[in-house]
Amino acid sequence: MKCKKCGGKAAINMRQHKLALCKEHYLDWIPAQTQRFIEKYKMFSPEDKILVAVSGGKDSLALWDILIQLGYQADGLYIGLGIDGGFGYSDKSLRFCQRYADRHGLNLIVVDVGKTYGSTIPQLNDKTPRGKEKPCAVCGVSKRNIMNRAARDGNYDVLVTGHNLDDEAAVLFGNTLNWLDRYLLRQGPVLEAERPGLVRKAKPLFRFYERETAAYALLRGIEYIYDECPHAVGAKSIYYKEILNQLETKRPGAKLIFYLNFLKAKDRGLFAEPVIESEALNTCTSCGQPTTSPAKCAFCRLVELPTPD
Ligand code: Q46
Ligand code: ZN
Ligand code: ZN
Repeated sequence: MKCKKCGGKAAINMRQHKLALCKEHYLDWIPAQTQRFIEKYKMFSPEDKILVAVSGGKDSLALWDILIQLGYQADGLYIGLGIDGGFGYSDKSLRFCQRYADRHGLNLIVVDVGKTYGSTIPQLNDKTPRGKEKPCAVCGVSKRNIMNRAARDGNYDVLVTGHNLDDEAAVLFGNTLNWLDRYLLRQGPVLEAERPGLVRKAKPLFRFYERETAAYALLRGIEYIYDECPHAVGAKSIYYKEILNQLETKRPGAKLIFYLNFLKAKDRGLFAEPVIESEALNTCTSCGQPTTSPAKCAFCRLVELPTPD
């Protein structure tokens, strides 16, 4: 296979785009495409202060790398979840983020959940009635709160995450299978700050396949954690990704079409806004962040639950 631009040896073939590129041209193509998507979906501008949520994985570190190459002012945010999994998952992932930041002279903000809030994510989960189950629900609520707070306190204009097309198509698949209209309405490459105190969110890599972000990280020599969070095993999203991969094998481009046509349908007004409009808008009496709860937000209530004996 030859590079479409220079005829040299191709490093990657993207069947859905009918495009094969060599290492050099691929490493130019990804940032150029990202810039195109940032503009097309009005994600942010060069004047904006950006906070990149980094997990130590390939997607978020690749995103940070691309934004810096494109000349954006982007700091990193790492949230230490306190997950061990027998191999020190959280500590290890922090090391990859810190190493990347140090090598490139970048600023990494670290919020250690255990040290800051008195309990790690697994410990917070143990306090809930569903303590025997996976901590993903607690983890999601906590990360959203902490990310928004860090972005707000640091006066960032936008919080960006490294979700790729495979992630987004899997979420869309789950939301569609269950017709979760409320989630469908909110899913997209940009989530506006709908309420005062909420920070705008964007996903600049949402049109790249996972293998494309992985190839970018590899060809750029970015060191990242290969291990997944131990709690990701058996997650529904992984099952959905497998199903979508089967589809993609038979029909290259199926995932991209599924997702982009969803965005078009949304633009045409297929999903109305009844629920969100009617939700009361309150401010958490503890952390001051927007919440639909009448007093304290879900995260603050979690943190304040008594520790089990
Ligand atoms: S980090 Fe947290 Fe994920 Fe681990 S505990 Fe579950 S939600 S799987 S993105
Ligand atoms: Zn080339
Ligand atoms: Zn709160």
